[in-house]
Amino acid sequence: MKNIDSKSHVTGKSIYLDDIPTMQGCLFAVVLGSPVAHGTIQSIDYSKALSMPGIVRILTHQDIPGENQIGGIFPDEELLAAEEVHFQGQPIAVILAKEEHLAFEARKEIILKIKEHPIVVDAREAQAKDHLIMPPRTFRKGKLSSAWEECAHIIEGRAQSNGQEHLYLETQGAYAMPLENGNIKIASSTQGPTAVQRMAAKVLNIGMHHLEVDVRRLGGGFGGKEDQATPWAIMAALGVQITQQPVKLVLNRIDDMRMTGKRHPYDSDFKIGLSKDLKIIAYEATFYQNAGAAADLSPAILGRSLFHATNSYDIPNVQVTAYSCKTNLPPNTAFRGFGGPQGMFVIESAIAKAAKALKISTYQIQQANLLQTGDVFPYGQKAEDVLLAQMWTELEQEYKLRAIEKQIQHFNKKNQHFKKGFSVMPITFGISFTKTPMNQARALVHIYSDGSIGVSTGAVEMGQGVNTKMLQIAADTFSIQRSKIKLESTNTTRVANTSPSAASATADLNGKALLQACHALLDRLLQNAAQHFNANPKDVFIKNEVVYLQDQATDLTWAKLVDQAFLDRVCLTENGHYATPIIHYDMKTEQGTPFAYHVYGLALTEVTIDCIRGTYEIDSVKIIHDFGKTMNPTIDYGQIEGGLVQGIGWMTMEEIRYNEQGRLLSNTLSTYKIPDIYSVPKEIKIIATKTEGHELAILKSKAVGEPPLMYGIGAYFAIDNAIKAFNPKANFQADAPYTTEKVLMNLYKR
Ligand code: LUZ
Ligand code: MOS
Repeated sequence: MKNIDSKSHVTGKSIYLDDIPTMQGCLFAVVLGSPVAHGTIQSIDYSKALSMPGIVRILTHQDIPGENQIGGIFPDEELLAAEEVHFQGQPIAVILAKEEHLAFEARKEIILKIKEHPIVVDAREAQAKDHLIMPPRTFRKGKLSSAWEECAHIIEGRAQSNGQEHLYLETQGAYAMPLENGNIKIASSTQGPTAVQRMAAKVLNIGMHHLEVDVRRLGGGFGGKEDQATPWAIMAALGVQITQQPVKLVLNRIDDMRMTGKRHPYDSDFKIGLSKDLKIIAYEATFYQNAGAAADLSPAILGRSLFHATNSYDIPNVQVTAYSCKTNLPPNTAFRGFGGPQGMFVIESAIAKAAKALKISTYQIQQANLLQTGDVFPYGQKAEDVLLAQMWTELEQEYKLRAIEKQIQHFNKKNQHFKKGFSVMPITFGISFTKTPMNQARALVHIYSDGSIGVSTGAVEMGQGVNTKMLQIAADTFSIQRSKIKLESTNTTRVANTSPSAASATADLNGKALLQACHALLDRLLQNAAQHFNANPKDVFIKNEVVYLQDQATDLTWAKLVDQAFLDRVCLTENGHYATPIIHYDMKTEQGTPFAYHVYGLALTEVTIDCIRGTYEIDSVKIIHDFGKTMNPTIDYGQIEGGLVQGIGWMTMEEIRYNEQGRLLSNTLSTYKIPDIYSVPKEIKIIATKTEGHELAILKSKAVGEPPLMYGIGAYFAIDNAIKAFNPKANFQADAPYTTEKVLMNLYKR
């Protein structure tokens, strides 16, 4: 089944936030951000700006009737800076104008006097100064101190990975409108409608019931709108509360890039110990997470780095500590993988460095330590249905790992200026929000009296195809035509208290809730049919809109059955609720079963580098992936391709640069480069490994949103291996992204 949105997307008819027609009297909002990264506001002169044509009002912290606070995990972030600013671009005021360009003009005329303070932009420096978001967290397994003595080889090093700009096609934005009696409706480009509702209520000092948040779809989120869609929506709502006029706030690209946080850069130390036969006996790491100026989701992201610190390997002795470091950068936030990729990059760096020291192929160490069913993760969860060994066999048989290694060696002997490299990247990714209470969802289903259906869930469609999956679930449960079903927008008045669409868990959680609602309605309808047939409900079923009695088609169609049930006053509306069973976690002991299940996979990446220019091409990525039983191959394969390319971008070409004053230099599409059609892999192959799937996955179709991003990490090590083939003196450096400049420098390192 194709994505239900594909036709309206390609014909430009899909409605995004900016396509919502604005009402008469709509005001346009532009945000004034701090020009300095750290300082005390001494005075702001708005007088000239306020006198300019079309300027209606300028909102500041003084206009906030409730709490000036948007911190989700810790209350450490103001909506509008009152006295201190902590990063460049931090919102200080919101200009409301009759036309957007007038607000931009006025913004230039606001005179700010800010006393500047010293800044910190480096995570290690922040940690040394004790600028921490929260106390460090440590995961432990076995006994590290004595384990080192058993090791034949001990390798230490450092690994750095840079941030990543989300670069959703649709920038952050919201459109808020006044309803009667102080009620406000907010259309928001958010992954978390409830987060917007809850925070806006706090800032506006009204009950959540006064706020209705509606989300049709997003032009991409990638985690960037899990938490950070909220401030813009609140600013728009505040504008409505104060002016009683509709307010639209859409960030332009440059404001979006400089005002919002990104994937967290990590700087880490590692120490890995191996036995003579390449078993990893001990692993120790310290992560320095660059959180930026406020907590945002950093504490949860830090947790996921720890959960995925050992990636796909069984290691008996582990100690990993993570610091969330406060710096004067925009608060960094969720990004596809949510800290997992950063943790995995460190252990992959450790293994790659160890392999280079031992002069063996990295995959020999990887293969010798692959996780197996029954192994216990450092956080106490037992690994279930681990498919990695089976996948490794497929890697050798289907993709001819060893033959490729030989071909590459041969190529490198024959060619002087081009060198090839390859790598294997295993992934193991836990599915569930690591904060157990967030693993719940609801769905609301109306069957209309003509037999058509409206479905609402808490899932936000952001291009990942979740609405298509929801529609599939409803259509298949009732066995009716898909055209009879409409997926409604995600709206807090229809589905309340939603978790954000995140953690790869949206289809699982909302799909299970929807399945439950559909089954309840179906049972009711079959009961009604049975009553009229004078039969046992067990003997009645629906297939292709026809009601069957004891395997015989009857005259009763779906439409007639619904009409009959309605006349019999049967309730044709149902609400489903789902909460993931079995999961639990204790933060005090750092032990539990936080994940419903894990997703596994392997990727084989081949690259060719031009050793004169330092440029490179990704020749192929060959993946073996654990879909469970995919409920929609078109969507799931698309997610793999997209995630992979996004991961490759993070590891190779996407380079975020701040200057010493904390100003974002890579703030446009000309200075921040993401993969394009020329830089994507020349070939992507995906094999679905044979498996039964998992009961806690929707229709046994495993989560597919985030895991494939981490296949992209393989590109880093494939490039490094190719460099080594050209220059044996090249440094092993774990310093992502591997930009062309870095490749070139390392090619000629002496
Ligand atoms: N968001 C969150 C996430 O709040 N908790 C998580 O565990 C998570 N994991 C991945 C992506 N977003
Ligand atoms: Mo996400 S990083 O699942 O919003």
